[in-house]
Amino acid sequence: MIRTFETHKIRYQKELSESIWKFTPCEGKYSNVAFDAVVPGCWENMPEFGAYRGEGIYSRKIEIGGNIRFEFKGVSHTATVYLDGNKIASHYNAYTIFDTVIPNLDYGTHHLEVRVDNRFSTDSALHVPNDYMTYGGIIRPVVLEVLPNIYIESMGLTPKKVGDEWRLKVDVRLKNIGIDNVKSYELVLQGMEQEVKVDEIEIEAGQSIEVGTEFICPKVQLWDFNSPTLYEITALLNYDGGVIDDFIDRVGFREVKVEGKQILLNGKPIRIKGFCRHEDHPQFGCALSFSAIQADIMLIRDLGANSIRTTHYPNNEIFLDLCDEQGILVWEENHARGLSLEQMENPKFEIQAECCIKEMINAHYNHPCIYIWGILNECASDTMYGRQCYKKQYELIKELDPTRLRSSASCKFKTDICLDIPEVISYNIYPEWYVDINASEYLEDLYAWVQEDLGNSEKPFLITETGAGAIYGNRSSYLAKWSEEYQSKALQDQIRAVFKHPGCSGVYIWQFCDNRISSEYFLNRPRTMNNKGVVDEFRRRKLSYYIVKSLFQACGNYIET
Ligand code: ADA
Repeated sequence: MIRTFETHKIRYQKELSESIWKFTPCEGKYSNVAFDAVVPGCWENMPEFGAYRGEGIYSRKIEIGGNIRFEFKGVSHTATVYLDGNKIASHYNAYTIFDTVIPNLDYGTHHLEVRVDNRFSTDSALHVPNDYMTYGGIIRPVVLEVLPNIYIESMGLTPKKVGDEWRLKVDVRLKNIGIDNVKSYELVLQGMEQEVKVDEIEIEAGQSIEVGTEFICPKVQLWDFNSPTLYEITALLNYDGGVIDDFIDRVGFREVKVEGKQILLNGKPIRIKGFCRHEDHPQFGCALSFSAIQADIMLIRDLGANSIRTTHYPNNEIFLDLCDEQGILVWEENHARGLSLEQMENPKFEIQAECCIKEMINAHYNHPCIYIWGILNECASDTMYGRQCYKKQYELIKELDPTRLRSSASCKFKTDICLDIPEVISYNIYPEWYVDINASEYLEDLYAWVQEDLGNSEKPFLITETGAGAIYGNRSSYLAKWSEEYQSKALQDQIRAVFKHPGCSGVYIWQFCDNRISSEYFLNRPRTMNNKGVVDEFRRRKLSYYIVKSLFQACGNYIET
């Protein structure tokens, strides 16, 4: 499944998941033996490759011809793509989209091969042994499209409020992949009971152009937690009286801004009742199916939550589509977790992190559910070099998307030197778990330091992680650590502390479900899992599920003023 709605009704588009691919590992006992594999999928879910870290080749035949576009929604973590033996693309980072266009391919049977590598090395600055698993495989859909010579490359939708009136800025990018300069093309933009035409479009061979327009939208229904209204916008490219290409996306009208210490959604101060969530499941690895994603969202909604933090990487578009539809605010995070100064000094770090930011924002810009871009979870924000990197990345985000908020989840207790840069201050705290201090005291102490550090400026303050570990089924009459009882008690204290603190805009619980970690990363993790979920990896509810649910349900989405 590509998305939850059709993005093309004219352009030929097909997901390459309808038949079995071949997977051939490059090393180990099965090297050069071909196995049947499903795409999308992780090789760890195949019986022979539960712990395989290495390179492998996915291959299949396709019958096609013309101008072909392949879109890879996620390959973990490094991909090199070949068509009939010729290299056509390469990409680093599991969690962002890349594409490649092959003009004028002969009609017939072609051989598609994707070499996938999930090894850790100095070439990989973001995928390092970590408290989550770097799986191997083609983990998100592969899409095949046939394009006309002139096609619609992208469509950016920016809702903006001018006084009391909503407008929608539409920016379409057209590309000519043919060998002739062309003219007399017409772009038609439809949506919200309106139609705007731009005619006499000319594009030189091999060039792209931007065509922009603005809709005035007098009767807009806002996108909100309880009524997440979405509008479909269609771009049609016409030539000589016929439609030759289309592009469809959705937009939601909502305003996100900060005012003093509050985060406002459509003018009202929100209270975040959130979960951090890894894309992880024992049956699917990180390649969760549509139904598994929606099943998670249903549990998260049942828990009374109104927001999800995509720890620690950009998520599947299907997840974002579902959050758009169900009124769930998303903190979408660029890929990076817990990188030390030394890891940030890897010469590949800046370029890889910046590419990931660009790819994330370009691909997910139109999703109304995203209210904040997060970067560099728990990295070296207490060092001068770290600060330079944070600053550069924050600036890049602002350039690409000035409409959303920016933040970083910090663990630098009283030593962070980057708090002046983003709009929102965020901290991960584990009182009553890693530190044996009462949750309210710990929070107050940190909050007071942050205010001192900020001097005269005011900013919203979020707790982006808090929690405790519990092994499902481990019960204790004396609140032993790792028991469901202990986790429930710690979470209760932590959530209450945040909700009663007048300076906090809310909390993200660490975490929704237990997740597998990379075996190279140990850090006292029983079962080679991070066990702080309120459900375990099979989504079985721990005692804490019910505690969190009652605390979340007891307070609203907005803070009363
Ligand atoms: C962090 C980190 C998470 C996870 C958590 C924990 O602060 O951001 O990825 O590792 O701690 O469980 O300790």
